[in-house]
Amino acid sequence: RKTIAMMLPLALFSGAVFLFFMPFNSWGQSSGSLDLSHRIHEIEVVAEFPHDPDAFTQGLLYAGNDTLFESTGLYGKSSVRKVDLRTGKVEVIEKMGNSYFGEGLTLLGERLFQVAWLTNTGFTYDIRDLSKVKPFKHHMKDGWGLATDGEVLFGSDGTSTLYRMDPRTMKVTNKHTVRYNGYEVRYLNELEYINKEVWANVWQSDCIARISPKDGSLLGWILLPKLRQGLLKSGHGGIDVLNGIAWDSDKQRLFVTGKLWPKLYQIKLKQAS
Ligand code: DDQ
Ligand code: CA
Repeated sequence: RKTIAMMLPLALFSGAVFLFFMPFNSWGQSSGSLDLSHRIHEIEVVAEFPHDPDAFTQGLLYAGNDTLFESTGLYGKSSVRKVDLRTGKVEVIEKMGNSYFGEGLTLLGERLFQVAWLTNTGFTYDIRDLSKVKPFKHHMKDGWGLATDGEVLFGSDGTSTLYRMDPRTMKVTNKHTVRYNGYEVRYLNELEYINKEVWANVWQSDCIARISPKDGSLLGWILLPKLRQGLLKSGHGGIDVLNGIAWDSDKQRLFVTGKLWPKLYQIKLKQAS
């Protein structure tokens, strides 16, 4: 009797989880080599690369030629860096002042745009040598994530709002509240623009949300708990959360990493089992 009493909540919970995910199995449409035909994805690791375990990753992007650009946080350790994908080696680094905590990063033309935590100040950098070009002010509640479609900037501030901004003036030209089944999806963090969607790491979760920049609607979820758990199991106890999505649109390669993770992963999506 005791066992049944103990198993009942588990059975109810599993049932609820099953019902929650079930309706999404056959929705959506596919796109390119990235199979987006399912609303809930798990992932498979295609390749692993070294990643600076001292990098508190806050922004990540792929710029061609096996080159990544990364923004890192923590006071006194914040930076923008150019990183070799294959070796993880930091090729160029520009440190931020000790009073700044690096956050989202995106590349528009020759300029990197970076925002900082707990301030409305951001910085632009020259892509060639990472020299600072100029600071700017933005109008989000805070600076968390940045991405671009090549024309406008998308931003997140840790709330459920996805912002669209004019990169010349940093004025907010549009914003949407991201909801899933009616609930606001808060803590939107690092962003990436992929196949006309904005993907967002949800802070403190092992999940990435696929968001429509048109209306903020939730297009799907990517579940990645195995990456962080795998690192913890292999003895990397000091790591923080999953954070950092980069997309190589030419070769359709998807990269993710996390704060203080010793590895960066190339992953592909698969249907949740
Ligand atoms: N954010 O990246 C989610 C926006 C902020 C993460 C802050 C993590 C706290 C680290 C310790 C702060 C020391 C002042
Ligand atoms: Ca990114």
